[in-house]
Amino acid sequence: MDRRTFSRRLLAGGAVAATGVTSLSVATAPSATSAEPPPRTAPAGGQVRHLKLYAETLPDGQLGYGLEKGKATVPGPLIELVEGDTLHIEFENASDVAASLHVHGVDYDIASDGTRMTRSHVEPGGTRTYTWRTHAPGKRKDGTWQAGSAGYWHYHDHVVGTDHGTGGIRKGLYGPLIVRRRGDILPDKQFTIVFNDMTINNKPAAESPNFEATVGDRVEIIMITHGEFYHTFHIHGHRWADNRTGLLTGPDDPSRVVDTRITGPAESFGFQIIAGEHVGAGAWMYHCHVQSHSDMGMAGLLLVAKPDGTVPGYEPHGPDHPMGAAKPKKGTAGATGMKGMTDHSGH
Ligand SMILES: [Cu+2]
Repeated sequence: MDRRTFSRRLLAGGAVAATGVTSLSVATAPSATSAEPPPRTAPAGGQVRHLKLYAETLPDGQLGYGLEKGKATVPGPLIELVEGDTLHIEFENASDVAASLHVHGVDYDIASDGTRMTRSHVEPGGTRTYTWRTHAPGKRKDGTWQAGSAGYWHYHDHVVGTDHGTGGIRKGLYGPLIVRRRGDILPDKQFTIVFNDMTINNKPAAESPNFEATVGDRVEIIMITHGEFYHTFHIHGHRWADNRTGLLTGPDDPSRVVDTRITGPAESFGFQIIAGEHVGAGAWMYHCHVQSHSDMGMAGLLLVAKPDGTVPGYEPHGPDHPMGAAKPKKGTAGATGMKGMTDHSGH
């Protein structure tokens, strides 16, 4: 654990098990906590990036996007850009049905629409390059203000099953996209949670994903909804601002602070929380708050560990437990999009 991480945890958690030389040296030097460096922030945009993305059939018959053949996931990989960036995605359809890549929130020519109507889909075995562009906010020539591209967005198939991609989305062809504004605060950990019909990330109820963090981690949640139903996303013990970043910009930021949000098909939002801030370590539930939906299994855990790695009160449990059978330790967070992305403009 580096000094920066430790001092943040000390600030956030309070109950720090001070073991080891590094911990002791920080704990006996109060000035170390007040000298905590500010979080990392997003750099300026303007890069031209390249990414290879595959669609393929998963062993269980679902469909997924992946950055490498044989490594598709549901949700697909997290792709991150900064306003001003352009991303060329070479999309290879390694599945046995026609598929596509359709994106929300960013700029693209109609040739990158990813629909059958515009013939911008890809037959099995085929390849197509989709180009996504982004821009910073600014004034139009007529003096009115135009929004930038920054936001928590997502991409999905628009072809499998029906011309709206209903079958592709149902089977898992979707993923998260974040566009940041220069100066946006960057997180330590990122988790994608997709309410798709009555599943979370297309997992059966008993296997809905758990996510792991340590007290003091700056955790970013990317939340997307797909399918037929409206849901209410809720997380225990943590709150966020209902605005673009999920963070307040200062004491006078009028954004509403919430711990639930109603979300419908194809909506997406995101936010950052400091894991365990004011509440400490624990197995903090996140779930759909439509009661019948949570009863049917739309619930998982944010496992916030103490610095020693333990989660108070949490034991992996059996099939008779209200949270279902013991779940895989790590949720499907999706790989960070910057991996596998090559940058051609800065060199
Ligand atoms: Cu629900």
